[in-house]
Amino acid sequence: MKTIIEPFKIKSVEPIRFTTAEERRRILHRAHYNPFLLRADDVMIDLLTDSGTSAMSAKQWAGIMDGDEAYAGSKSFFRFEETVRKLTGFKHIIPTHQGRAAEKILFSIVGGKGKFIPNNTHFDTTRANVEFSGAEAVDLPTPEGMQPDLIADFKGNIDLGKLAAFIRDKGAANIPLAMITVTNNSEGGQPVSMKNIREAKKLLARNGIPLFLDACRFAENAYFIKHRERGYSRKTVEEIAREMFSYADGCTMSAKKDALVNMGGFLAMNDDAMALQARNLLIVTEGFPTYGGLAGRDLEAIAQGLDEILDEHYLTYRIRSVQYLGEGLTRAGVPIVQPPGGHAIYIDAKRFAAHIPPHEYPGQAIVCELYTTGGIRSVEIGSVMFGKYDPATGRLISPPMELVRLAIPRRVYTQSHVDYVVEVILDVFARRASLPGYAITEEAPVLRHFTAKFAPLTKRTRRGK
Ligand code: P71
Repeated sequence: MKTIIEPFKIKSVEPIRFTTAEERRRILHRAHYNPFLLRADDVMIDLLTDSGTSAMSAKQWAGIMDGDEAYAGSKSFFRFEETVRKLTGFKHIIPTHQGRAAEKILFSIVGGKGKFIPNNTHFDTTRANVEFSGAEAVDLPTPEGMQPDLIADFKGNIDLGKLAAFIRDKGAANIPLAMITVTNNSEGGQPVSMKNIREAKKLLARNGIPLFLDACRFAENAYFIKHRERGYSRKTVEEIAREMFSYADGCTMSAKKDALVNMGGFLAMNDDAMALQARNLLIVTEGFPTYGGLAGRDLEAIAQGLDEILDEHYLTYRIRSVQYLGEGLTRAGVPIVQPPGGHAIYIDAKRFAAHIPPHEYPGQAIVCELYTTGGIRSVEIGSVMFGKYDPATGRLISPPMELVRLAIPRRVYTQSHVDYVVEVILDVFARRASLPGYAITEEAPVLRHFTAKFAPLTKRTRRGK
Protein backbone atom coordinates (compact mmCIF):
# COMPACT_ATOMS: atom_id res chain seq x y z
CA MET A 1 0.00 0.00 0.00
CA LYS A 2 1.17 3.54 -0.74
CA THR A 3 -0.45 5.30 2.22
CA ILE A 4 1.83 5.60 5.21
CA ILE A 5 -0.27 5.54 8.36
CA GLU A 6 0.47 6.73 11.88
CA PRO A 7 1.88 3.53 13.45
CA PHE A 8 -0.15 4.07 16.64
CA LYS A 9 -3.68 4.43 17.91
CA ILE A 10 -4.64 7.32 20.17
CA LYS A 11 -5.72 6.42 23.70
CA SER A 12 -5.62 9.79 25.41
CA VAL A 13 -6.25 13.21 23.87
CA GLU A 14 -5.96 16.89 24.79
CA PRO A 15 -8.52 19.35 23.44
CA ILE A 16 -7.40 22.22 21.22
CA ARG A 17 -8.92 25.54 22.28
CA PHE A 18 -10.32 27.31 19.23
CA THR A 19 -9.88 31.06 18.89
CA THR A 20 -10.91 33.51 16.16
CA ALA A 21 -8.54 35.63 14.08
CA GLU A 22 -9.94 38.71 15.84
CA GLU A 23 -9.10 37.25 19.28
CA ARG A 24 -5.65 36.23 18.12
CA ARG A 25 -4.91 39.73 16.85
CA ARG A 26 -5.56 41.07 20.37
CA ILE A 27 -3.65 38.21 22.04
CA LEU A 28 -0.61 38.73 19.81
CA HIS A 29 -0.64 42.47 20.48
CA ARG A 30 -0.70 41.77 24.24
CA ALA A 31 2.23 39.32 23.75
CA HIS A 32 4.19 42.12 22.04
CA TYR A 33 4.29 40.17 18.76
CA ASN A 34 6.67 37.57 20.28
CA PRO A 35 5.43 33.93 20.13
CA PHE A 36 7.59 33.01 23.17
CA LEU A 37 5.35 35.35 25.20
CA LEU A 38 2.09 33.64 24.17
CA ARG A 39 0.22 31.33 26.53
CA ALA A 40 0.24 27.84 25.01
CA ASP A 41 -3.51 27.66 25.60
CA ASP A 42 -3.94 30.47 23.07
CA VAL A 43 -2.12 28.41 20.40
CA MET A 44 -3.99 25.94 18.18
CA ILE A 45 -1.09 24.13 16.48
CA ASP A 46 2.19 24.50 18.37
CA LEU A 47 5.24 24.13 16.13
CA LEU A 48 7.59 26.18 18.32
CA THR A 49 9.80 23.17 19.02
CA ASP A 50 10.01 19.37 18.83
CA SER A 51 11.89 19.38 22.14
CA GLY A 52 10.08 17.91 25.16
CA THR A 53 6.76 18.08 23.29
CA SER A 54 6.43 14.42 22.24
CA ALA A 55 3.45 12.26 23.16
CA MET A 56 4.59 9.37 25.36
CA SER A 57 3.34 5.84 24.71
CA ALA A 58 1.20 3.76 27.07
CA LYS A 59 4.35 1.74 27.86
CA GLN A 60 6.25 4.90 28.76
CA TRP A 61 3.42 5.98 31.08
CA ALA A 62 3.47 2.50 32.58
CA GLY A 63 7.21 3.03 33.15
CA ILE A 64 6.38 6.25 34.99
CA MET A 65 4.29 4.23 37.46
CA ASP A 66 6.95 1.56 37.67
CA GLY A 67 9.85 3.98 38.31
CA ASP A 68 12.02 3.15 41.31
CA GLU A 69 12.65 6.31 43.31
CA ALA A 70 15.51 4.99 45.47
CA TYR A 71 18.11 7.74 46.00
CA ALA A 72 20.98 5.41 45.16
CA GLY A 73 21.11 2.33 42.96
CA SER A 74 17.54 2.63 41.59
CA LYS A 75 16.50 -0.26 39.36
CA SER A 76 15.26 2.32 36.84
CA PHE A 77 18.81 3.66 36.57
CA PHE A 78 20.14 0.20 35.69
CA ARG A 79 17.49 -0.26 32.99
CA PHE A 80 18.35 3.20 31.61
CA GLU A 81 22.11 2.52 31.77
CA GLU A 82 21.78 -0.85 30.05
CA THR A 83 19.62 0.56 27.23
CA VAL A 84 21.92 3.52 26.56
CA ARG A 85 25.03 1.32 26.76
CA LYS A 86 23.61 -1.24 24.34
CA LEU A 87 22.79 1.53 21.88
CA THR A 88 25.91 3.68 22.18
CA GLY A 89 28.54 1.23 23.41
CA PHE A 90 29.93 3.87 25.79
CA LYS A 91 31.38 2.74 29.11
CA HIS A 92 30.16 5.58 31.33
CA ILE A 93 26.51 6.73 31.19
CA ILE A 94 25.69 9.83 33.24
CA PRO A 95 22.07 11.04 33.46
CA THR A 96 21.38 14.79 33.39
CA HIS A 97 18.16 16.82 33.52
CA GLN A 98 18.47 17.86 29.86
CA GLY A 99 20.99 18.29 27.04
CA ARG A 100 22.49 21.58 28.15
CA ALA A 101 23.31 20.17 31.61
CA ALA A 102 25.42 17.48 29.89
CA GLU A 103 27.08 20.23 27.82
CA LYS A 104 27.78 22.34 30.91
CA ILE A 105 29.54 19.43 32.66
CA LEU A 106 31.51 18.40 29.55
CA PHE A 107 32.82 21.89 28.80
CA SER A 108 33.56 22.64 32.46
CA ILE A 109 36.03 19.73 32.18
CA VAL A 110 37.56 20.25 28.72
CA GLY A 111 36.83 23.92 27.94
CA GLY A 112 38.56 27.06 29.16
CA LYS A 113 40.48 30.00 27.74
CA GLY A 114 42.70 29.24 24.75
CA LYS A 115 40.74 26.09 23.81
CA PHE A 116 38.77 25.58 20.58
CA ILE A 117 35.77 23.29 19.94
CA PRO A 118 34.93 22.60 16.28
CA ASN A 119 31.48 21.27 15.28
CA ASN A 120 29.53 20.93 12.00
CA THR A 121 27.24 23.61 13.50
CA HIS A 122 26.92 24.27 17.23
CA PHE A 123 23.40 24.49 18.51
CA ASP A 124 22.92 27.71 20.53
CA THR A 125 23.03 26.06 24.01
CA THR A 126 26.20 24.16 23.01
CA ARG A 127 27.84 27.35 21.77
CA ALA A 128 26.74 29.14 24.96
CA ASN A 129 28.27 26.42 27.19
CA VAL A 130 31.54 26.32 25.21
CA GLU A 131 31.82 30.12 25.39
CA PHE A 132 30.80 30.24 29.06
CA SER A 133 33.83 28.03 29.83
CA GLY A 134 36.07 30.59 28.07
CA ALA A 135 36.71 28.39 25.01
CA GLU A 136 35.85 29.28 21.41
CA ALA A 137 33.07 27.45 19.51
CA VAL A 138 33.78 27.18 15.77
CA ASP A 139 31.29 26.03 13.10
CA LEU A 140 32.70 24.15 10.10
CA PRO A 141 29.68 23.44 7.83
CA THR A 142 30.08 22.46 4.19
CA PRO A 143 29.29 25.15 1.57
CA GLU A 144 26.28 23.15 0.30
CA GLY A 145 24.74 23.26 3.79
CA MET A 146 24.44 27.04 3.49
CA GLN A 147 22.30 27.08 0.32
CA PRO A 148 18.61 26.79 1.23
CA ASP A 149 17.29 25.63 -2.16
CA LEU A 150 20.09 23.22 -3.05
CA ILE A 151 18.96 19.59 -2.87
CA ALA A 152 21.64 17.25 -1.52
CA ASP A 153 21.62 14.13 0.66
CA PHE A 154 23.86 15.13 3.56
CA LYS A 155 23.83 18.90 3.92
CA GLY A 156 24.53 18.52 7.65
CA ASN A 157 28.11 17.24 7.16
CA ILE A 158 31.18 18.78 8.78
CA ASP A 159 33.67 20.17 6.22
CA LEU A 160 36.65 17.78 6.48
CA GLY A 161 39.00 20.07 4.55
CA LYS A 162 38.23 22.96 6.87
CA LEU A 163 38.60 20.64 9.90
CA ALA A 164 42.09 19.53 8.77
CA ALA A 165 43.14 23.16 8.19
CA PHE A 166 41.63 24.14 11.55
CA ILE A 167 43.68 21.49 13.40
CA ARG A 168 46.88 22.64 11.64
CA ASP A 169 46.11 26.26 12.42
CA LYS A 170 45.08 25.99 16.10
CA GLY A 171 47.21 22.95 17.06
CA ALA A 172 45.77 19.65 18.27
CA ALA A 173 46.86 20.44 21.84
CA ASN A 174 44.36 23.34 21.92
CA ILE A 175 41.45 21.24 20.68
CA PRO A 176 40.29 19.07 23.61
CA LEU A 177 37.51 17.51 21.50
CA ALA A 178 35.49 17.93 18.32
CA MET A 179 31.73 17.57 18.02
CA ILE A 180 29.33 16.50 15.28
CA THR A 181 25.65 17.39 15.73
CA VAL A 182 23.20 14.81 14.32
CA THR A 183 21.03 15.90 12.70
CA ASN A 184 22.34 19.42 12.12
CA ASN A 185 19.57 21.48 13.72
CA SER A 186 20.90 24.98 13.01
CA GLU A 187 21.14 24.10 9.32
CA GLY A 188 17.63 22.81 8.80
CA GLY A 189 17.66 19.41 10.54
CA GLN A 190 19.89 18.08 7.76
CA PRO A 191 21.61 14.69 8.23
CA VAL A 192 25.31 13.81 8.46
CA SER A 193 26.55 10.80 6.47
CA MET A 194 28.28 7.78 8.02
CA LYS A 195 31.23 8.41 5.69
CA ASN A 196 31.55 11.94 7.07
CA ILE A 197 31.50 10.72 10.69
CA ARG A 198 33.98 7.91 9.91
CA GLU A 199 36.39 10.21 8.09
CA ALA A 200 36.14 12.93 10.72
CA LYS A 201 37.01 10.28 13.31
CA LYS A 202 40.05 9.12 11.29
CA LEU A 203 41.36 12.65 10.94
CA LEU A 204 40.78 13.44 14.61
CA ALA A 205 42.31 10.15 15.80
CA ARG A 206 45.51 10.87 13.83
CA ASN A 207 45.74 14.06 15.85
CA GLY A 208 44.77 12.51 19.19
CA ILE A 209 41.50 14.53 19.40
CA PRO A 210 38.39 12.74 20.75
CA LEU A 211 35.08 12.96 18.86
CA PHE A 212 31.78 13.57 20.68
CA LEU A 213 28.36 13.38 19.04
CA ASP A 214 25.60 15.83 19.94
CA ALA A 215 23.15 12.96 19.56
CA CYS A 216 19.70 14.60 20.14
CA ARG A 217 18.28 13.36 16.83
CA PHE A 218 20.48 10.29 16.25
CA ALA A 219 17.60 8.04 15.11
CA GLU A 220 16.33 10.48 12.48
CA ASN A 221 19.94 10.77 11.24
CA ALA A 222 20.34 6.98 11.12
CA TYR A 223 17.09 6.68 9.12
CA PHE A 224 18.42 9.13 6.50
CA ILE A 225 21.66 7.11 6.27
CA LYS A 226 19.68 3.93 5.67
CA HIS A 227 17.73 5.51 2.82
CA ARG A 228 20.38 7.75 1.25
CA GLU A 229 23.84 6.26 1.78
CA ARG A 230 25.18 3.40 -0.30
CA GLY A 231 25.65 0.15 1.64
CA TYR A 232 23.14 0.82 4.41
CA SER A 233 19.75 -0.02 2.91
CA ARG A 234 19.75 -3.57 4.33
CA LYS A 235 20.96 -2.64 7.80
CA THR A 236 18.52 -1.90 10.61
CA VAL A 237 18.36 1.67 11.92
CA GLU A 238 19.60 0.29 15.23
CA GLU A 239 22.70 -1.20 13.59
CA ILE A 240 23.32 2.08 11.80
CA ALA A 241 22.92 4.08 15.01
CA ARG A 242 25.38 1.73 16.76
CA GLU A 243 27.90 2.23 13.97
CA MET A 244 27.52 6.04 14.24
CA PHE A 245 28.25 5.88 17.98
CA SER A 246 31.14 3.43 17.43
CA TYR A 247 33.22 6.21 15.81
CA ALA A 248 32.70 8.53 18.77
CA ASP A 249 34.44 8.68 22.14
CA GLY A 250 31.38 10.06 23.86
CA CYS A 251 28.16 12.01 23.38
CA THR A 252 25.82 14.59 24.84
CA MET A 253 22.13 13.88 24.46
CA SER A 254 18.93 15.80 25.00
CA ALA A 255 16.42 12.98 25.55
CA LYS A 256 13.68 15.56 24.87
CA LYS A 257 14.04 14.79 21.16
CA ASP A 258 14.79 11.22 20.05
CA ALA A 259 14.11 9.57 23.41
CA LEU A 260 10.46 10.67 23.21
CA VAL A 261 10.27 12.14 26.70
CA ASN A 262 9.28 15.51 28.09
CA MET A 263 12.44 15.95 30.17
CA GLY A 264 15.85 14.30 30.40
CA GLY A 265 19.31 13.87 28.92
CA PHE A 266 22.69 12.25 29.42
CA LEU A 267 26.43 12.53 28.98
CA ALA A 268 28.32 9.39 27.95
CA MET A 269 31.99 8.60 27.33
CA ASN A 270 34.68 5.92 27.39
CA ASP A 271 37.44 7.79 29.20
CA ASP A 272 37.64 6.79 32.90
CA ALA A 273 39.41 9.91 34.16
CA MET A 274 36.99 12.22 32.38
CA ALA A 275 34.01 10.25 33.71
CA LEU A 276 35.31 10.57 37.26
CA GLN A 277 35.49 14.36 36.89
CA ALA A 278 32.05 14.44 35.26
CA ARG A 279 30.45 12.47 38.11
CA ASN A 280 32.05 14.77 40.68
CA LEU A 281 30.57 17.80 38.93
CA LEU A 282 27.26 15.97 38.51
CA ILE A 283 26.96 15.53 42.27
CA VAL A 284 27.43 19.28 42.80
CA THR A 285 25.02 20.52 40.14
CA GLU A 286 22.60 17.72 39.17
CA GLY A 287 22.45 14.87 41.68
CA PHE A 288 23.80 11.48 42.67
CA PRO A 289 25.21 9.52 39.68
CA THR A 290 22.35 6.99 39.57
CA TYR A 291 19.72 9.66 38.96
CA GLY A 292 21.51 12.83 37.80
CA GLY A 293 18.92 15.53 37.47
CA LEU A 294 16.01 13.12 37.04
CA ALA A 295 13.48 11.05 38.95
CA GLY A 296 13.61 7.24 38.66
CA ARG A 297 10.39 7.33 36.61
CA ASP A 298 12.00 9.67 34.06
CA LEU A 299 14.83 7.15 33.57
CA GLU A 300 12.25 4.40 32.88
CA ALA A 301 10.49 6.58 30.30
CA ILE A 302 13.79 7.37 28.53
CA ALA A 303 14.78 3.68 28.37
CA GLN A 304 11.39 2.81 26.88
CA GLY A 305 11.51 5.79 24.47
CA LEU A 306 14.92 4.74 23.16
CA ASP A 307 13.47 1.35 22.24
CA GLU A 308 10.47 2.89 20.50
CA ILE A 309 12.39 5.48 18.48
CA LEU A 310 14.27 2.72 16.61
CA ASP A 311 11.03 1.21 15.29
CA GLU A 312 11.30 1.69 11.53
CA HIS A 313 7.53 2.04 11.10
CA TYR A 314 7.70 4.99 13.48
CA LEU A 315 10.66 6.57 11.65
CA THR A 316 9.07 6.08 8.22
CA TYR A 317 5.95 7.87 9.47
CA ARG A 318 8.04 10.57 11.17
CA ILE A 319 10.26 11.48 8.23
CA ARG A 320 7.39 11.12 5.76
CA SER A 321 5.10 13.45 7.73
CA VAL A 322 7.76 16.20 7.76
CA GLN A 323 8.26 15.65 4.00
CA TYR A 324 4.49 15.80 3.48
CA LEU A 325 4.38 19.29 4.97
CA GLY A 326 7.39 20.26 2.82
CA GLU A 327 5.74 18.92 -0.34
CA GLY A 328 2.47 20.76 0.32
CA LEU A 329 4.41 24.01 0.53
CA THR A 330 6.85 23.35 -2.33
CA ARG A 331 4.02 22.40 -4.70
CA ALA A 332 2.48 25.86 -4.20
CA GLY A 333 5.83 27.62 -4.65
CA VAL A 334 6.52 28.47 -1.01
CA PRO A 335 10.33 28.68 -0.63
CA ILE A 336 11.69 26.30 2.05
CA VAL A 337 15.07 24.83 2.96
CA GLN A 338 15.45 21.79 0.69
CA PRO A 339 15.24 18.90 1.12
CA PRO A 340 12.99 18.72 4.23
CA GLY A 341 14.98 17.82 7.35
CA GLY A 342 14.18 15.27 10.03
CA HIS A 343 12.22 17.29 12.57
CA ALA A 344 11.13 20.52 10.95
CA ILE A 345 10.40 22.55 7.84
CA TYR A 346 12.22 25.86 7.55
CA ILE A 347 10.58 28.59 5.44
CA ASP A 348 13.06 30.78 3.54
CA ALA A 349 11.77 34.15 4.77
CA LYS A 350 14.14 36.17 2.59
CA ARG A 351 12.33 34.90 -0.48
CA PHE A 352 8.86 34.56 1.07
CA ALA A 353 8.76 38.20 2.23
CA ALA A 354 11.30 39.67 -0.18
CA HIS A 355 9.95 43.20 0.32
CA ILE A 356 10.94 43.23 4.01
CA PRO A 357 14.66 43.93 4.58
CA PRO A 358 16.52 41.89 7.26
CA HIS A 359 16.55 44.81 9.73
CA GLU A 360 12.73 44.80 9.61
CA TYR A 361 12.67 41.07 10.42
CA PRO A 362 10.90 39.22 7.56
CA GLY A 363 10.85 35.96 9.57
CA GLN A 364 9.09 37.64 12.50
CA ALA A 365 6.52 39.09 10.07
CA ILE A 366 5.67 35.57 8.85
CA VAL A 367 5.61 34.12 12.38
CA CYS A 368 3.11 36.80 13.48
CA GLU A 369 0.86 36.35 10.45
CA LEU A 370 0.80 32.53 10.80
CA TYR A 371 -0.40 33.03 14.35
CA THR A 372 -3.16 35.55 13.60
CA THR A 373 -4.34 33.71 10.50
CA GLY A 374 -4.40 30.16 11.87
CA GLY A 375 -3.29 30.07 15.52
CA ILE A 376 -0.03 28.37 14.49
CA ARG A 377 3.06 29.03 16.60
CA SER A 378 6.42 28.91 14.80
CA VAL A 379 9.79 30.50 15.53
CA GLU A 380 12.04 32.96 13.70
CA ILE A 381 15.60 31.77 13.10
CA GLY A 382 17.29 34.75 11.49
CA SER A 383 18.04 38.36 12.38
CA VAL A 384 15.91 38.27 15.55
CA MET A 385 17.65 35.17 16.95
CA PHE A 386 21.19 35.70 15.64
CA GLY A 387 21.38 39.43 14.72
CA LYS A 388 24.18 41.38 16.43
CA TYR A 389 24.75 45.15 16.50
CA ASP A 390 27.97 46.52 15.02
CA PRO A 391 29.64 48.20 18.05
CA ALA A 392 31.01 51.00 15.85
CA THR A 393 27.91 51.98 13.84
CA GLY A 394 25.11 50.42 15.90
CA ARG A 395 23.76 48.85 12.71
CA LEU A 396 22.28 45.35 12.73
CA ILE A 397 24.55 42.62 11.34
CA SER A 398 22.33 39.83 10.00
CA PRO A 399 23.10 36.11 9.72
CA PRO A 400 23.28 34.58 6.19
CA MET A 401 19.77 33.08 6.30
CA GLU A 402 16.37 34.40 7.44
CA LEU A 403 14.26 31.34 8.34
CA VAL A 404 11.00 30.44 10.05
CA ARG A 405 11.05 27.00 11.68
CA LEU A 406 7.96 24.78 11.85
CA ALA A 407 9.12 21.99 14.19
CA ILE A 408 6.91 18.93 14.37
CA PRO A 409 6.38 17.42 17.85
CA ARG A 410 6.65 13.61 17.76
CA ARG A 411 3.40 11.56 17.62
CA VAL A 412 1.27 14.64 18.46
CA TYR A 413 -0.39 15.90 15.29
CA THR A 414 -2.17 13.96 12.54
CA GLN A 415 -2.24 14.43 8.77
CA SER A 416 -5.27 16.73 8.91
CA HIS A 417 -3.43 19.03 11.32
CA VAL A 418 -0.63 19.19 8.74
CA ASP A 419 -3.16 19.85 5.93
CA TYR A 420 -4.51 22.74 8.00
CA VAL A 421 -0.97 24.13 8.50
CA VAL A 422 -0.38 24.01 4.73
CA GLU A 423 -3.70 25.79 4.09
CA VAL A 424 -2.85 28.58 6.55
CA ILE A 425 0.65 29.07 5.12
CA LEU A 426 -0.69 29.22 1.54
CA ASP A 427 -3.26 31.81 2.63
CA VAL A 428 -0.50 33.96 4.14
CA PHE A 429 1.73 33.34 1.09
CA ALA A 430 -0.99 34.69 -1.22
CA ARG A 431 -1.06 37.93 0.82
CA ARG A 432 2.69 38.09 1.43
CA ALA A 433 3.24 41.46 -0.25
CA SER A 434 1.02 43.13 2.37
CA LEU A 435 2.89 41.82 5.45
CA PRO A 436 4.39 44.64 7.50
CA GLY A 437 7.97 44.65 8.77
CA TYR A 438 8.64 44.83 12.52
CA ALA A 439 10.75 46.92 14.88
CA ILE A 440 12.14 45.74 18.22
CA THR A 441 10.96 48.03 21.01
CA GLU A 442 12.64 46.26 23.95
CA GLU A 443 15.38 43.61 24.10
CA ALA A 444 17.75 41.83 26.49
CA PRO A 445 21.53 41.95 25.91
CA VAL A 446 21.80 38.15 25.30
CA LEU A 447 19.43 35.57 23.76
CA ARG A 448 17.08 38.45 22.98
CA HIS A 449 14.60 36.36 20.97
CA PHE A 450 13.08 34.82 24.10
CA THR A 451 11.90 38.09 25.64
CA ALA A 452 12.11 40.84 22.99
CA LYS A 453 9.07 43.04 22.37
CA PHE A 454 8.09 44.05 18.83
CA ALA A 455 5.78 46.45 17.03
CA PRO A 456 4.57 46.23 13.42
CA LEU A 457 5.79 49.04 11.19
CA THR A 458 3.12 51.14 9.53
CA LYS A 459 3.80 53.37 6.49
CA ARG A 460 4.15 56.31 8.88
CA THR A 461 6.58 54.62 11.31
CA ARG A 462 8.63 53.30 8.39
CA ARG A 463 8.99 56.78 6.89
CA GLY A 464 10.02 58.05 10.30
CA LYS A 465 13.01 55.71 10.37
C1 P71 B 1 15.10 23.05 19.76
C2 P71 B 1 15.85 22.83 21.02
C3 P71 B 1 15.28 23.42 22.27
C4 P71 B 1 15.65 24.85 22.38
C5 P71 B 1 16.72 25.19 23.18
C6 P71 B 1 17.13 26.53 23.27
C7 P71 B 1 16.46 27.51 22.54
C8 P71 B 1 15.39 27.17 21.76
C9 P71 B 1 15.00 25.83 21.67
C10 P71 B 1 17.89 21.84 21.87
C11 P71 B 1 19.15 21.27 21.57
C12 P71 B 1 19.51 20.88 20.22
C13 P71 B 1 20.78 20.39 19.95
C14 P71 B 1 21.17 19.99 18.57
C15 P71 B 1 21.37 20.59 22.25
C16 P71 B 1 20.13 21.09 22.59
C17 P71 B 1 19.85 21.44 24.02
N1 P71 B 1 17.01 22.17 20.92
N2 P71 B 1 21.68 20.25 20.96
O1 P71 B 1 15.63 22.68 18.70
O2 P71 B 1 18.62 20.99 19.21
O3 P71 B 1 19.07 20.46 24.60
O4 P71 B 1 17.05 21.75 25.38
O5 P71 B 1 17.62 19.49 26.35
O6 P71 B 1 18.99 21.48 26.91
O7 P71 B 1 13.97 23.57 19.80
P1 P71 B 1 18.13 20.82 25.87
